[in-house]
Amino acid sequence: MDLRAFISQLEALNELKVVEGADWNLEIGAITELSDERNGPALLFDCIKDYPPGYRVTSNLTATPRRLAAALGFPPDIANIELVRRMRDRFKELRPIPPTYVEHGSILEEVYREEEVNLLNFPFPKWHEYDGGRYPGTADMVIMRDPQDGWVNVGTYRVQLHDRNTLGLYISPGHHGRLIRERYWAEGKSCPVAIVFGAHPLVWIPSYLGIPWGAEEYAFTGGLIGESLPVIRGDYTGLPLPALAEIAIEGDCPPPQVESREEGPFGEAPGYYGSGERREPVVRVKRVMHRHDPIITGAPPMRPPSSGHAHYIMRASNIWHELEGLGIPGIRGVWNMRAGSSRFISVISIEQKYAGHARQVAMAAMSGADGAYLGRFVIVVDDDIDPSNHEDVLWAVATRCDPATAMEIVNGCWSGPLDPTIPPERKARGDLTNSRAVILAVRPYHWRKDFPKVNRASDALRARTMEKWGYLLSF
Ligand SMILES: Cc1cc2nc3c(=O)[nH]c(=O)nc-3n(C[C@H](O)[C@H](O)[C@H](O)COP(=O)(O)O)c2cc1C
Ligand SMILES: [Mn+2]
Repeated sequence: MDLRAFISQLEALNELKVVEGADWNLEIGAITELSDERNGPALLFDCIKDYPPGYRVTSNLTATPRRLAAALGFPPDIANIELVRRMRDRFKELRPIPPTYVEHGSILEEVYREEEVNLLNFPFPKWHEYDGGRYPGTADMVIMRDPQDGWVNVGTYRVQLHDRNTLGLYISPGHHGRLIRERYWAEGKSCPVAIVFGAHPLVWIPSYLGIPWGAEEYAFTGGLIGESLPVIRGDYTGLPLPALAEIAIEGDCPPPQVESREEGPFGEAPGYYGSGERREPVVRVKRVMHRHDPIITGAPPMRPPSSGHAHYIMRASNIWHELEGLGIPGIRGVWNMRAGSSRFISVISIEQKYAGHARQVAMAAMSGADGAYLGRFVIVVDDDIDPSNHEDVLWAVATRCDPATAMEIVNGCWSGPLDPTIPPERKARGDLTNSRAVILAVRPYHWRKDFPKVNRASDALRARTMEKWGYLLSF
């Protein structure tokens, strides 16, 4: 579970490009974006302007299904929907394995305490032109312990660089790290926090997946990799840090009335600067530790369909797993459209088993730990539709959904400041809800047998035709 081993694996697959001499100020971000738009390789930036060689940044590491499959140990050319299905199988079989505390780890190769801390020593990028600053934390892991029940949460929340020992930490309402830090603040205490800025993708991924409140992402990682993750106990917070991580900090997040600073704007995953600039809590950094020549992992949000990481695959697998966990039968496939920022448009294909089944699936998909936050459209299709094939999905919407009877609007759902459709005055009031549209693009259950037949040659006719005429149809 060493990031460097994964980088070597990508090199062997010819899936990595080293870029030397780029500027941390906008160039790394723009190269990342241009390359992702062209389905380019993973990027490793070295000899970054103003910084010593060896202090590196990576991006687009698991941007494509091919590289995600490599990280997960699946064949690289596996079809998208098959990758989702196999990942769903793995989630289903996954048994959490708690991390193991060890004394030593490469994360401790260099340790800086209190006054020695200087975050300006690292080539943290300013990713997008209108960003309010540099963002060390994009593909990060923010680690906190729940003060009431003692479990450890790990979430991916963006982190801005304010100065040599101060960071901004933006967590959307409802996310676990936010609920946990509020528990410390309610007692007038600061929340101890550790943040990792470089880790192997499989160590990172559980921190962005919707995993239920109270369940530990680290144990999920253990289940995913099939062995206990080695962690060291941070000497300032006592929080567990992956022993092989590249770079991490420890510090405190004081109550916002004690200290908060302007955070953002930041180019966000829906494709906008949606949350603007607001006062947000800070982290006062007391420890920095890193490997020699550390590698910072970046996953800057980009305007969809770009995203820099194949979030849509992992989330689709997790939502499929959640639906089955509720005991709902007949789920045949799940997909999240990249154009919807992997969240705003989910598609579920089902083999309809009873009246009301499609509607049940839609309501469940928008309510689970991974399905609930920041959604907008849930489309249910029959099992003759591949949910990852957008043209087929739109054909089903166009021809099987009667808007007056097969669409439903649900109001007051969990959204957040990133949502570009919530007007400024509602955001200011803290009304961060949006609505969801359920689109049932299925043959209505009670007369599905009488629904017109599909105008398409049968498999048998196709096979006969190809045999006889295929030589003409070499395309
Ligand atoms: C690259 C990336 C960046 C993210 N940035 C943020 C963020 O800045 N703030 C936030 O609240 N959620 C962010 N998220 C979403 C959360 O990581 C995700 O909802 C996760 O499930 C939260 O963990 P939790 O359920 O333990 O709170 C991001 C996700 C990804 C993949
Ligand atoms: Mn969590």
